[in-house]
Amino acid sequence: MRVLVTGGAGFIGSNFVSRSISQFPNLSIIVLDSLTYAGKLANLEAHLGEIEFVHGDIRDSALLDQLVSRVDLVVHFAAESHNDNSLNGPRVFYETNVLGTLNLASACVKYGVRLHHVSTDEVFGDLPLDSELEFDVETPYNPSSPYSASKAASDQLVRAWVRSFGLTATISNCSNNYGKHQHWEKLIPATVLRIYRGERPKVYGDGKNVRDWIHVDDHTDGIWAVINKGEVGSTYLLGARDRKDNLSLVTGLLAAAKRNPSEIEFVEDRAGHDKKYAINPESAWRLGWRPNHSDIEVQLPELYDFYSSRARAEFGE
Ligand code: NAD
Ligand code: TDX
Repeated sequence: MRVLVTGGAGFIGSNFVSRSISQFPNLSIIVLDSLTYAGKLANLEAHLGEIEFVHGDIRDSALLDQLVSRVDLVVHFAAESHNDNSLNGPRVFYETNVLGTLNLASACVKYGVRLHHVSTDEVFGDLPLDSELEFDVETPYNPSSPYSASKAASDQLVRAWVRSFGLTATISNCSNNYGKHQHWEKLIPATVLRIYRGERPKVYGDGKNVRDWIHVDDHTDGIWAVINKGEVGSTYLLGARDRKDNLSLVTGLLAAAKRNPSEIEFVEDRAGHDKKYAINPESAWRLGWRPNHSDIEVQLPELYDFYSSRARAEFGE
């Protein structure tokens, strides 16, 4: 099978490529990535001999036309992905996340190619901290940030292309991922980098906001379950029911560094900061998928070691 992976030099895309190569040696993979500040060819270093890497942009419809015509499947990760950036400069989030998805969906229709669209639980907005509710496939969209609104728009666009133009597509909405190769801007790498530099880790607001964590390899397995067994036109929610508040997570990383929670600096809250995410993953369970990891707490020492080593390699002692 020939697969086009957009955004394959980013965090989740590069982990998806590595795991897919190890599990399905007969895949022929083209990675399309514009290498924004978030994309790094080094994330794919081990696989550059096994894949075709195309340095290009999903906003370039002529390029997409050419690439999509050569594959059987597109797995679409490329996006502007950071909420804080979307508050400071939202326009590019709509150019890439919405118009880029439009280009891709249209090329897939033209060539009859299957699209899997990778999305986020943030499209549902947030849940109250004191509730036991979960997001499920029936939950209405209610995005809070310019980033999550752009992802919500891209999901709805894919659905409209399925209905109006016969696009063969599936969508997965996943919770917060952890693992290797995440950009320094995100909570876990940012915290380790601050610890490494002898700075105080920053927690937004009171740190009680809850995120539902999933290992990036479980996300890859979930995506393949949806591609192989999901119903065209349907959406599946991927999560590991591993919910932690930010304060506990940062405290756990400090503990891995043998440092004290009193080092945390509470800083101004993120505007519109979502309180809590919680995924009901049963739609994906019905496809036979189950996450292999469900306790980020036990992974924190390994994550701390990985990002400290990367900080040493990138920024020196
Ligand atoms: P990331 O920012 O690490 O990677 C995004 C990649 O897309 C980068 O390599 C970047 O260079 C590339 N890219 C950006 N704009 C592009 C463009 N116009 N053309 C081509 N390439 C472009 O993001 P990530 O965390 O790996 O997220 C990947 C996808 O998964 C996104 O669609 C995101 O919404 C979704 N998602 C992320 C999470 C999470 O926890 N990180 C959770 C659920 C869903
Ligand atoms: O230094 C920090 N301190 C802090 O308290 C940073 C960087 C973040 N935070 C908080 C904000 C969030 O409540 O930690 C939580 C996680 O923040 P991010 O790592 O920025 O992730 P989040 O905003 O939850 O979004 C992530 O998960 C869903 C990804 O960035 C999205 O792309 C994905 O869709």
